[in-house]
Amino acid sequence: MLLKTFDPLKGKQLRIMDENGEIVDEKNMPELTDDQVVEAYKYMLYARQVDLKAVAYQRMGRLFTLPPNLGQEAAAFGSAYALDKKKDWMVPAFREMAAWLYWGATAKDLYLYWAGSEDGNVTPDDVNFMPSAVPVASQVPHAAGLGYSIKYKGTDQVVITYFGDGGTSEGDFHEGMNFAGVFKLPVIFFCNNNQYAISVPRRMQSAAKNLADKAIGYGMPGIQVDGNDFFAVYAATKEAAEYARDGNGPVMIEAETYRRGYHTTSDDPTKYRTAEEEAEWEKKDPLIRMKKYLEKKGLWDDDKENDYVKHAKKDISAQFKEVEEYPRTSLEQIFKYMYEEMPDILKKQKVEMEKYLAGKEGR
Ligand SMILES: Cc1ncc(C[n+]2csc(CCOP(=O)(O)OP(=O)(O)O)c2C)c(N)n1
Repeated sequence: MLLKTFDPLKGKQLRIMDENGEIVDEKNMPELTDDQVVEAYKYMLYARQVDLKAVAYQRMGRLFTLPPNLGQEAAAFGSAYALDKKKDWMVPAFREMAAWLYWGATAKDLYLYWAGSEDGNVTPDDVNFMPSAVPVASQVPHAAGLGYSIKYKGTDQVVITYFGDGGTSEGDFHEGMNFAGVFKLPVIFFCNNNQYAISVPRRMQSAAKNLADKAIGYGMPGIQVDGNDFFAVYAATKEAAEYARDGNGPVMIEAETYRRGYHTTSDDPTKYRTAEEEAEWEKKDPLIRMKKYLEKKGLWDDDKENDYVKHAKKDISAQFKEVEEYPRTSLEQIFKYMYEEMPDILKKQKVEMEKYLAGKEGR
């Protein structure tokens, strides 16, 4: 039982694979076939290419502001891969690209959204996930609400919701965690502790020794994992899902990781952290260690990597082309999604905006 053994209050963190791709905790290694592990690596590698391209397109002025995911692929993908994507619910924040892609969103969807089109938020029919939530931690009570409905209906599902270290300081976090704890709801609260909330470092965010400690106050188990270790993330989430599905209530997972890139493309991390720190975390990168692991097992090599990346880039470029050819977002779309019937106040704002735009064009 990982949830019992890895007590965050005792300073324990689950780590199965180290930075050199060595398995350091054989006992807790999840049961995955070689094919599954290669598949996992490919998903993470693909997500990284989508992310790198997104930043490049944004820098060319072809996408709007976006939050890069570099370095956080194992936390996002490892957790999503441990759930049943045809059955469970995902309630994301805005930095879990690898989870989105695994769950059924396409690179095109993600790019469309960052190109300003709500159409990028349309979920495939056969999966359950919510749109990106930019108001920090607002998704946490949404997940608790979904958990409540699952418990009420008695369906055999669990919910996973993601938030950052900064998210744990919000009132919404408290309310969602508290509600789920009281009603023993099947929710996994997954904290991507990437060490920063924009420029606020983890040590300034909370006096709690570990963020996973916060779970205890809400009467649920908490576990801290090495968030750059795919195996640790997968194993902890798998167990959390079983625990929640069996009716035991929620679990909080803290994945210790690092945002290697910008907070968003509008940010300059050199203003608040050192190059030395970034270099230290680069060594702990989730893909580097996974590649080393696979190479040692003879399952992957540079040729396979180059070939895969070449194909991924081609596929991603084709999807981006579709985004650039997509009809421009209309004014109507900007106003129409919040309510089924547009209220008067929004109708008024829309008319004002139309007048403003007409005036601008007339000039
Ligand atoms: C309620 C709210 N307050 C402030 C912001 C501005 N904001 C956007 S992201 C962010 C920091 C979030 O940090 P964290 O929760 O650690 O997630 P990360 O961005 O590191 O993934 C802030 C303050 C916001 N979007 N919503």
